[in-house]
Amino acid sequence: MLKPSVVKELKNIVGPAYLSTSPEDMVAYSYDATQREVLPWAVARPVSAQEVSKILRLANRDLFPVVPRGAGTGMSGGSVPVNGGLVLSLERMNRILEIDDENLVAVVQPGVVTGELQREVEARGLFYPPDPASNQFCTIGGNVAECAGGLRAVKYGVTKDYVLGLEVVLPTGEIIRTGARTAKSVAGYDLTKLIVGSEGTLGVATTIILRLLPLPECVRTISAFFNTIEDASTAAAKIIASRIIPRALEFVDGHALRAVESYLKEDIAGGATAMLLVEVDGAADSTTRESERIAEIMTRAGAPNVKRAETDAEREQLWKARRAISPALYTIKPKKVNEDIVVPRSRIPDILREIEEIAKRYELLIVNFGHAGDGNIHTNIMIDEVDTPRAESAVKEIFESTLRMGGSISGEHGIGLAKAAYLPMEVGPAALAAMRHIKQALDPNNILNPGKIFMERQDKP
Ligand code: 2HG
Ligand code: ZN
Repeated sequence: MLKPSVVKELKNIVGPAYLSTSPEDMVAYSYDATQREVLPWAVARPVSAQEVSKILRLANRDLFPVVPRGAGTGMSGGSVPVNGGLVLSLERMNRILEIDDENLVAVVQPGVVTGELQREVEARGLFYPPDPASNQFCTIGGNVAECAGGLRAVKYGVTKDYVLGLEVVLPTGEIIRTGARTAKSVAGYDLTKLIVGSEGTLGVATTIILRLLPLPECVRTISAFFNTIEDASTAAAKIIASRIIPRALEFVDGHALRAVESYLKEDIAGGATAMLLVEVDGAADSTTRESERIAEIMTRAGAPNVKRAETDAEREQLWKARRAISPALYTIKPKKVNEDIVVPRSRIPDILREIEEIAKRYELLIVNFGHAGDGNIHTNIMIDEVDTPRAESAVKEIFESTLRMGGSISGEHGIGLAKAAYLPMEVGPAALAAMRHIKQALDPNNILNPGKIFMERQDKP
């Protein structure tokens, strides 16, 4: 618990209205999308880098954990206050500070909802490509912390590819600026890239400078339904091998299709076993050519039903269904263990075969969907209760297969709490030690988001 004198100091920093210890608030800030839940001791909602800095200095003096939080949509437990302490919610720092049309740059605060930024820049003919499925709720600050990917990474990359620079409050309270608002900069170590994806363990981003692109002239969306997973996954691999880079190439298996149909109460797939959802963008003539070629590849790969979305409404309908998969899976079982393995794209058919074999052996229902264009598959093990030993063994085997194929255990959700036990499998002892040294150098008292990424808990303040 926080000492009453510390609570008083925190109230002085953020204002009494923005420091809460009420039981309702402790519940509201206790969890993220993993459904893990640990109550914090207090919640602070600062409004400036200076306030964040003062809070972190206090945390170092009094040695309590500080857990930064965006909108709590994370999928690896990054914002769960696993050791209690103070939740630092960035929700009030939610302003778009600037959209610089001349230099194609936006400057935002961390609490801006990603979908809002997308809409604002699109209204000016500009484009912010990173597009997590939760774009209507998640915030840019959370996206930066986790280096979020999403639906358009196959062509446009992930959050780190758009962050030019940051204002960051370091764990010890110093406010630094990283990067620049120029198209390039190689002045010193790339601290921007170090912070992006550091899961709120190395600093709190309080201002974010983002690169924008011109809004593509034309977008075409194609959906194809398949009778077998094999046909769909082979078609996905063939699209990439055909030298076309669509802006989205999503795979959805039959379980996920049925779940989203019952969640949205719509017939989407007409009983199909798998779906590919593909989108191309660019100049009108090239998108026509590419979408025709993609439709042809999918038909040849065995899709009896390939459809092109003719109107914006049809397009939005398809994306609404895709974005709804994650919550829709709870119509199947009350709990899910959701992983986000990534393999070289040509290995998608192989990994899906191995996952199916693992699911059979452990008698588990495993749902697969996700960003096939990136080789990033969301494997969701559907269970009745958490800590099912069968599910844990299955996860380990799925990770072993993934690594054997040259993949990674997390494409976009991060390590957080959920995968901390498995990180050593991928990076090995020397790289893990290097990561720990970085953490130790920047956060000597281990006050910022302790218990994440690395396994041990004994080093909590
Ligand atoms: C998505 O792509 C999200 O929809 C969520 O990354 C994935 O729930 C999941 O497994
Ligand atoms: Zn995803």
